Amino acid sequence: MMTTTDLDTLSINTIRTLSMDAVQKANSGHPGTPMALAPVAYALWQRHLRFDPEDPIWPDRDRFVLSAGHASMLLYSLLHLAGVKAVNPKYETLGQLAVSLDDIKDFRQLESRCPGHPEYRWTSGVETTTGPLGQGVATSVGMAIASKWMAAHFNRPDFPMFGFDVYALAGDGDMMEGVSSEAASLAGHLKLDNLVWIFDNNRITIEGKTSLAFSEDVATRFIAYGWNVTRVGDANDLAMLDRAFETFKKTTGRPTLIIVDSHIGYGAPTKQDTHGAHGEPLGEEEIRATKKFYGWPEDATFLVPDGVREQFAAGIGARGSKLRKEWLARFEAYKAKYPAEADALYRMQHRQLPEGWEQAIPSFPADAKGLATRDSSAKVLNAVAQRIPWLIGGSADLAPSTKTRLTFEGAGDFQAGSYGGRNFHFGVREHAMGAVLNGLSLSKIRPYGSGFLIFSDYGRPPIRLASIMEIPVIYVFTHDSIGVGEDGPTHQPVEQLISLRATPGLVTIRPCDANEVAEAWRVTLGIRHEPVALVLTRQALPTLDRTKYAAASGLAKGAYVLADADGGKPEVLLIGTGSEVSLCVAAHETLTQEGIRSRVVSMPSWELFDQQPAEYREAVLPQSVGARVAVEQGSTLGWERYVGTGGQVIGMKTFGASAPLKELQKKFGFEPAHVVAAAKQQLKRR
Ligand SMILES: Cc1ncc(C[n+]2csc(CCOP(=O)(O)OP(=O)(O)O)c2C)c(N)n1
Ligand SMILES: [Mg+2]
Repeated sequence: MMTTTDLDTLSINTIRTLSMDAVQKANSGHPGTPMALAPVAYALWQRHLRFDPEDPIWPDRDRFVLSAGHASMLLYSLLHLAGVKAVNPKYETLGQLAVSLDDIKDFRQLESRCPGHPEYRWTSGVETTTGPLGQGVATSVGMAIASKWMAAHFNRPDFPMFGFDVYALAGDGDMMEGVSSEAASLAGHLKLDNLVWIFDNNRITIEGKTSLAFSEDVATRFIAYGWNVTRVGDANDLAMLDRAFETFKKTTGRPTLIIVDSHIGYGAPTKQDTHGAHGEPLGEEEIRATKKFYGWPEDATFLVPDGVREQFAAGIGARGSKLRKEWLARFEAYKAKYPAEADALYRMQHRQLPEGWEQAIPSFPADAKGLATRDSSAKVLNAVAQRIPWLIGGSADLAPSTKTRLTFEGAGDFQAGSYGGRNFHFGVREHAMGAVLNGLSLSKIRPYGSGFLIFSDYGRPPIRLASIMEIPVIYVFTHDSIGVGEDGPTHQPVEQLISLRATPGLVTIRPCDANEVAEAWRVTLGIRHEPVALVLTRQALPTLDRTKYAAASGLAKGAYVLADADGGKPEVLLIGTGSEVSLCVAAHETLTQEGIRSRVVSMPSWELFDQQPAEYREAVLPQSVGARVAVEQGSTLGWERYVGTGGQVIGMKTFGASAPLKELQKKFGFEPAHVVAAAKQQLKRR
């Protein structure tokens, strides 16, 4: 058993005092938990984590997730002291530190690598953005799944290319949030024995003692989920912590929960064990007294004593370097023996796709009856997935409806015992699904998850995080409007589309027919740094005759002229998305017969259109044409930006109703005659 040396204690107290000093200088932040958990994080990083500070994106490294994101100074101190190197957007390490001492001194200031909460992509070594409680632990389940899947997919006899472990540090808040329950239930079901959550059982949250609101037996709960549960009675006991980590590594067939009893604000004479240590600076006087308790020079700030950096270099540094070099040597041999697999591994790690994957994208013949966009999506997804082995995903129990199942030979199901399967069953757990997708994407798998558009609300927090992190998660949201009919207002999305569009960085695409669906998948898979929401119908839509109307490839520009007045020069613009585009086309045909010059603009994606140069946008929606009608079976909010304040929006101003689709279309005005009337009214106004 390892013992505690003076250098161990010195290193731990360095983490503590850096955290206290940074929060004090910033005059905001959370000192108490870094102070309490410094020994836990130190024991893990220094003695167990398979992580090389020289290359924080080495593919088979163990992952450390700080789910208690408010305790960010704990992570920044570790990154600094371990000497973790910065990685640039081209996945290169250039030698400078991910977190400098100056960054720590600038904690929470603009441009510092130490923002209030850990941010993936901004600070190298941060494995995922955390802060919204519960997200980190739930995301860690996705990472553990990724490790299992990549092991099943890439490992060969004598070539263990993957098998990393995932450690997540969680607080009371993480345990209270519903998403951690969903995720823990799934992790237990999947028997993810490469996953460990370390629960900081300090019994304190913001309002005070957890007894105000939280009295369940967490250990029993996790045992019921099928986890192995172990305890460390004192967060300062490195030997007990070692034993717990060893127990985790020896445990097979189930994830591990380590419950650690700790004292928030450890060592602070008046604030230890109080919520006063949670989220505000300790104050100069309290800091001096605490430093005295640690045997630290009371006046020194941001002190890193001699020997501390060397201590980390000799521990995590030396171990990580050796492990990574062994892995790299193994990869070279793997490349020689399994060139195709090695090529796939490399591409995947760089968010590239296999050569020629687009050739698999089908096209669809014109068909008045057509098919639902969920069905055309199923065809496209199944075609391209055969070319992209790491395109994997599933549904929150709705695959028979969302049609996202991979049905080709060998696709298989991801379950304990078949970790190479490509079809995931997230269960009825949209929130955990979203977080797991983030964990998969952070591990460089290309994941998709599906459900009804209405239930995107149940998974919004991880969608938002995917957007902040700029990771290419794909959401397939079907049953996208009142078009769902009889299920009624609870199942009919109204405000979901506009709320997805309001999320910065998220690309939302609502294709109008099978060929736009094909183009939507082409665009989506080509995007490397943004999440995409594909919004699809339950009901059949005509497949437009593309010899008569413009090519569906216009989708890539977000909006395009689908049908135009003879010789261009329209008097009125009809703008539609998804199922409403064919409605606009029908209105256009009527208007044309009546001698009114109209243009139909198919506008599957606001975000893609807004990225186009001004000339293109002007060519599609000319300023000179003020008469405009937008048609979409969603909230009318926001359409003014494309139709102007004088334009008309045919959309939803109320919730829907339970009735057959035809009756709903009539009640809410989604009929050609209504669009024609709106167009005429627009022309009269001018
Ligand atoms: C989803 C979510 N809700 C609320 C908050 C605000 N918040 C930040 S920390 C915290 C209390 C956390 O308590 P605990 O997890 O026990 O952390 P400790 O204070 O013990 O470090 C809360 C409510 C948050 N970050 N995320
Ligand atoms: Mg707590």
